[in-house]
Amino acid sequence: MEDAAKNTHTAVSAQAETDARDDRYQPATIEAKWAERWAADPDMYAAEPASSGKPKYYVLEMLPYPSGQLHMGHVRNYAIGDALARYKWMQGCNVLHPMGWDAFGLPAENAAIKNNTPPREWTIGNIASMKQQMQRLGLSYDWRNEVTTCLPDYYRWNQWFFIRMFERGLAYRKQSKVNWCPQCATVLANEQVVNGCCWRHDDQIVELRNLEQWFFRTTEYAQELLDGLDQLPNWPDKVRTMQRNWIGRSDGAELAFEVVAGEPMQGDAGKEILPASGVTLTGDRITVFTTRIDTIYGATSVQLAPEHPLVTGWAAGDPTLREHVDGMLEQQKAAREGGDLAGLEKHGAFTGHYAQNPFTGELLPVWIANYILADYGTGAIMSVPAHDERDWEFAGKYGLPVRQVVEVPGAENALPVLGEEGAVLVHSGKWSGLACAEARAQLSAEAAAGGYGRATITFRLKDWGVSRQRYWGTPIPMLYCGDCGIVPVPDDQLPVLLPENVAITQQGGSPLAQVPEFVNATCPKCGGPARRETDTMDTFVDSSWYFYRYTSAKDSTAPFDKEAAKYWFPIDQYIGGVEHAILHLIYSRFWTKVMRDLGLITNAEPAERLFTQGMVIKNGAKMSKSKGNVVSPDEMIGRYGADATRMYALFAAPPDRDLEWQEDGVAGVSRFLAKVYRFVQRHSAAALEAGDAALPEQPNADEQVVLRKLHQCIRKITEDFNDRWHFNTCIAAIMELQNVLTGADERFASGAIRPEVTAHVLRRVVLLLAPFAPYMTAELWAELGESGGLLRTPWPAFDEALAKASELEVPVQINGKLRTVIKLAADAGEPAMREAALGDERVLAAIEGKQVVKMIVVPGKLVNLVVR
Ligand code: ANZ
Ligand code: ZN
Ligand code: ZN
Repeated sequence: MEDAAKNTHTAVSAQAETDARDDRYQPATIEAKWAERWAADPDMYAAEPASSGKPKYYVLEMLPYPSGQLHMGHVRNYAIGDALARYKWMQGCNVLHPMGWDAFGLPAENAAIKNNTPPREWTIGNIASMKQQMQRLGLSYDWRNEVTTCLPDYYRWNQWFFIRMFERGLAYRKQSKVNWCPQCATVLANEQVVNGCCWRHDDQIVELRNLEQWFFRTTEYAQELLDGLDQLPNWPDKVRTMQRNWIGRSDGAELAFEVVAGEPMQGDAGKEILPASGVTLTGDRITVFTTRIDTIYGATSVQLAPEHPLVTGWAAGDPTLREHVDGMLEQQKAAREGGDLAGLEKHGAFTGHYAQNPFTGELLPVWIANYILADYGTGAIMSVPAHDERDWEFAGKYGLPVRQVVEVPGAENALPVLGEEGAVLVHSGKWSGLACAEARAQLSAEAAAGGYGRATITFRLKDWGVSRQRYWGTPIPMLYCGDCGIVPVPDDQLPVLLPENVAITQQGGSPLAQVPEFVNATCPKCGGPARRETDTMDTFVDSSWYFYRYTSAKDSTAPFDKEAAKYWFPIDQYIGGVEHAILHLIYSRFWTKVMRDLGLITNAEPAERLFTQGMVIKNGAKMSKSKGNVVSPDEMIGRYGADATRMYALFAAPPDRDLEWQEDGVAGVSRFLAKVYRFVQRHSAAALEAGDAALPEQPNADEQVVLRKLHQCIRKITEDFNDRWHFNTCIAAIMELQNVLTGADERFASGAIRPEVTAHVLRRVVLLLAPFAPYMTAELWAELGESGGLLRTPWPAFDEALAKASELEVPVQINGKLRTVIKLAADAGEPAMREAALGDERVLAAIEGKQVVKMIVVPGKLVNLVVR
């Protein structure tokens, strides 16, 4: 397939010469010619050093996974970035516009299993063909700083960062629950679990397994990650909201309940509160997390997650409790897998134990409940049925007491009372009468003074589990020594190379564990035998900092050059899909903060502006292989050219909205380009004749019309690039402009529009189209006698005086009598004149109650209404 494409390419180039004077628009010919020239100049899109003195502009599109083929979503993403980069170059900026490959990951291993091709070979081959596609699209990337994450010159720095984090306690090992597919026989990332099933086996429910895993301590930066969102006004609100919810800060209090001694009560007990008389404490404490310490007098039970350590201890000597625990774990698991933990039907069981309310001294029954999560807060709560929906439901089901302790004076106060507006505490001892917020502050302070509680903040954000039992990823640079424990690989032994020729099977476990040469190592501390970590890193590690590497991708002494990063960062504009709003964009913000604390960078956030483009839809569904509705960019390019294909991706919808793909839309854009092409060709001789001559001082009426339209268009597009990015309306504006030009075609041909004006107009039409249609504009630019590239040609300046609508005064008659004079744009057509006349107040007053039987419009001269 590749070879066939190449052959057409050469054939087309040969034809280029013969077609050179043909004024029909032939994208294949034009694009082949320019692609060849551009390929011969690898520095075309090179970023300049800081010493250039120009304002820097770093524009970045998210790097793709090298699956083998670009899809239309990619084309759209890159067309947006490319238009912006070209515009910034024309604005005189020093632009960094790089590209790379997120090249580790599961599909390469799946392909290896399926086709018996080594993951590296498969990946590198895909990169080559996708790079070719990108070049064919005419994308302006600076390939000198290409980053390929699966190559050792990149991933060695993942390892280097891992060790820096380990030294700072930011990388650590712990037991945790992970998603496990029995058929794949390996761990899956959260994002590889779809509706509770394996993404490759959609009838296989994912299991939870307990495994020792490596984690990055993202929670260390939870508050900063949250606060930083306020410093990112140019990120979409929806992304910031999603991140805020994901981080999930909750302000509350921890409160310790002492477990009291005594024979555990059996049977139906546990439904009442016992008075505090003559109690002995066991020394065990249950610490609950609550956001409503103000409701402490309304607590009627304490509830623990089934996995709470106290429960595990109790259940060891209590088979009935053990059975309850197992049942609830099963229910939680099923609900997790079904993706509806919140809708879980509540079940609970009395543990037989009591704990003491630290404020009232009363003894509350301790229950276990399936809706208490072990990994949130402290895995234990105080249950307040009168003021919490879930507790209310639970108490109703099991007949637990309800005590109202908050009320809005004078209001109805139907239970449960959830709101706080105007509410005060009741039945709460000396705290009664206090407003809720004030009560929380006072009760927390009292608990802290008494040593049984304190105000705390809890985050929903979890530490990032980065171990993967996979082959095609960065080896984790850690060693296990029988004597020294966990020892990092010394820096001078990096990279830990990923061995080649590893058998990848579905038998499970880390494939690297089957490679003795890899596993068996020497402890750098004691020189004894050591075992190498055989898990690899999550591929989100790779994408967390790749954009720093772009500033100095060849550096073999550091992850990147500090000075270069200081110059280029933060990224001025990052562009990608909204599906990365949480994972990638939180991880990379975390990584930036870690790097700042390591002294590598000075910026606290990676990107100043973020833009998330909409999806590409076909026949109502997201374009994707599995839906079978994929339109191949190659096919579109083959039929209509790269310019029309990428321009359609910008024209069909505002970039932040979904785009419904329609092939006749591409054809339409192609026809428009042909129209521009023919027009410029037809009048280029006049433009050449005028050369650099200035515009005439007094443009005539014909000239005014086209100059006004042209400068209005320049104004609109300039404003859009700086602000709204409604490229669809920008392109529509150029289309309108072209219609006006085509309408004036005869006047251009006859010289009624003078050559100086023709030159002015044609040059600017080409410049305005340059960010969108690089091939055709390159061709036309040469046609206009220009030898320099468009990228370094200044963006056309907007001339206010020319853009101003020169107004015409048009008399309006009613039944032949002059009634008023209306003001109109000089080029207003018949419909605009009708509308203006019928919208004029004096005309409206004159025809009120009458019927307009006829309207005579003489364009630019007169309106006459016949009324009865
Ligand atoms: C008593 C109480 C009374 C509560 C009241 C709420 C209302 P957010 O805002 O999401 O942080 N909770 C705490 N840990 C839990 C866990 N591991 N599993 C399930 N629920 C848990 O919610 C905090 C509230 O959720 C806490 O405040 C606790 O219930 C419950 F009128 O404590 B509250
Ligand atoms: Zn599977
Ligand atoms: Zn050792």
